[in-house]
Amino acid sequence: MIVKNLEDIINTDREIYAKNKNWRSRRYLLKSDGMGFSFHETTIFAGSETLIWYKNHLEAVFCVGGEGEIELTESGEIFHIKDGMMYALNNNDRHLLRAKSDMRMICVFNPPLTGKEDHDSNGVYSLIKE
Ligand code: 9YT
Repeated sequence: MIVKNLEDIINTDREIYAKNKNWRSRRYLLKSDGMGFSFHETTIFAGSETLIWYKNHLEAVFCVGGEGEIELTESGEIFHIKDGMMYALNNNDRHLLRAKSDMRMICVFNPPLTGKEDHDSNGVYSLIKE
């Protein structure tokens, strides 16, 4: 069995900050853990707007705190994010994430992230924080 605590993640290479500081992600499970998916706790910081496009991964996200919204850039549809809301990007949907307050998100990726992805080549692009 794999057991991890927060102190096993913070200040290691499993704790990643976006270059523009829009988010922080703590990767509890990566490909090397052999589960077939990766499992992250990501905080999207208040006031940020981030354009994300995971072209090569399917991702499900469950909000456990904070508030904001997700906009699907193709259709313009906007969905409110709050504690208990889940979205699954089953079509590799390109999207904008806007955080009204710090949003705590539990994220699962299939295929699993290795932890070495370059966010740009992996389809994550950030907008300038206002
Ligand atoms: C909410 C969200 O899309 N999180 C993605 C995880 C994070 N960007 C990471 O671990 O790379």
